[in-house]
Amino acid sequence: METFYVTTPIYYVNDVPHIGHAYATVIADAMARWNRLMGRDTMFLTGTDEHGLKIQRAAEANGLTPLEQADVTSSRFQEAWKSLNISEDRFIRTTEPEHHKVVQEFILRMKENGYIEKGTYSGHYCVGCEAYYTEDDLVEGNCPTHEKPAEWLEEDNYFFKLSEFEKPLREWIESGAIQPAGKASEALGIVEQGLDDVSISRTSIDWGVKVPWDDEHVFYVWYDALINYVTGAGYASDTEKFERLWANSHHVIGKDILRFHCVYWPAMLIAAGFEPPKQVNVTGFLLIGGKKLSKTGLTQIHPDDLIKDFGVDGYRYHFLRDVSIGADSEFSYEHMIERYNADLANTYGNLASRVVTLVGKKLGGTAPVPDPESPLAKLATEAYEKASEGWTNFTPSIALDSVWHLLRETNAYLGETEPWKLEDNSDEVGAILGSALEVLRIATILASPALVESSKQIWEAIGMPGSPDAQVMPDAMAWGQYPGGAELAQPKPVFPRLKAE
Ligand code: ME8
Repeated sequence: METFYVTTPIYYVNDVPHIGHAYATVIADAMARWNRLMGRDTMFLTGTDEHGLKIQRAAEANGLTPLEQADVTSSRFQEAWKSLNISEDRFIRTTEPEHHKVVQEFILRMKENGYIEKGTYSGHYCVGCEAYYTEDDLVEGNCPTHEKPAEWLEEDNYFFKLSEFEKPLREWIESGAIQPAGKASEALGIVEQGLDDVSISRTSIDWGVKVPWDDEHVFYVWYDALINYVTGAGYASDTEKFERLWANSHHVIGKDILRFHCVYWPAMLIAAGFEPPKQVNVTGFLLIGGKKLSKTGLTQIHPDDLIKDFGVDGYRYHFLRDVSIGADSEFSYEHMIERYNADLANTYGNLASRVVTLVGKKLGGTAPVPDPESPLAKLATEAYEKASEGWTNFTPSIALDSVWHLLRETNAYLGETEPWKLEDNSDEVGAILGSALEVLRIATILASPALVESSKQIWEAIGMPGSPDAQVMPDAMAWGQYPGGAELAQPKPVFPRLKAE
């Protein structure tokens, strides 16, 4: 069976979850759900990044031990993902003993292959990024991301010989592994500027994974963090499963961590004797007032604050449909309302309730079967093909738009054929409404990676047995499978219209 392995970044536990973190998580979740529908053996990993100076300092500030800090915040991420219907197969925490073991084995393999050596390191360090910067990277002495002064650090380190990987990295990037293309160019630019060896261990802190051959050192948090993707795929517990999943690994990341995922990580994998990731999908930032969400700007909206107004599916749909992956996008509450009303209330919800009402009025409530020759059949096939292409290309907005195109066309088809004017219980009315129900069956399956709950409600409202997310593709897409015969009752509106206040 084909596999699909998808991961989110693992989130630092110094910060509480906000809609910026949820952004990549919802995208990865929808990709996992789509691939499960496609019958692939799918594994979806998310989790929390719990080591490093940033966490140690946050714990100190809160009067907690680092592990207490991690326990509290990690569970907040787990709760947030539950309220967003995130369907991870595993939630990894980098403080797990299994992960420590995998990190040690992984880096030992890099060392045995001759890619780790000892040296001294000094540089400008930003605790916010947990990263060293060169003089040129800094903006008036400040970290370019956090706009705060970087600290001067000097220490004995183990180094990873990244400089030896320019050629394989270039080949990997040129093979199309990074989406979208603009981000691949950015990664290629970094490699072409020339790569220095990088420091991978620290002696100045002890909150981390110990270097197995020298316990004065812990691994620098980023190297331990990246290896979570290997731990999460079952490297330590099930080699055969790990190999199957790793051959089809897909990371979803934000653009700020491109260097780590598109340069350091593939090189580390090659150094340890593994394949680099199959695909890295890079998102832009979600902005408020032109800036990344920030604690100081009071713009760190928690997903629950929006779920209470839009419902979980209104939330998920907006972020999947309105985001152009790779580019930054400005968050707008007003736009979120417009999108909800236009697509969910007025298009999808309206079509479902309109068709069910007409079945009641014109056919005594008994669902008809679709017309094998319906003009909607071709549109449904096209919608499936475009949706499939959209998910494969990591463009959820295109995937969903193709489904909404089908729904809009079906609403228009009802306007043109005017079944309400035709004779009650006639074959003609049956053919039109049966075909509209068949569109609803198909569109509901296609929408289910985004609309987890409401797709089930609409599925039930059109009298379908089982659940849309349990259907098997592509078989479920063949026109004409809506069975008819069910007694349909007018459902409560699934997407009540929202007002702007
Ligand atoms: O970087 N818009 O963790 P993190 C879009 N632990 N994405 C955003 C965002 C926003 N406003 N704010 C945050 C780390 N993110 C590391 C990752 S992976 C092995 C280790 C995204 O909690 C950000 O771009 O600081 C990043 O991809 C992710 O949240 C994690 O951020």
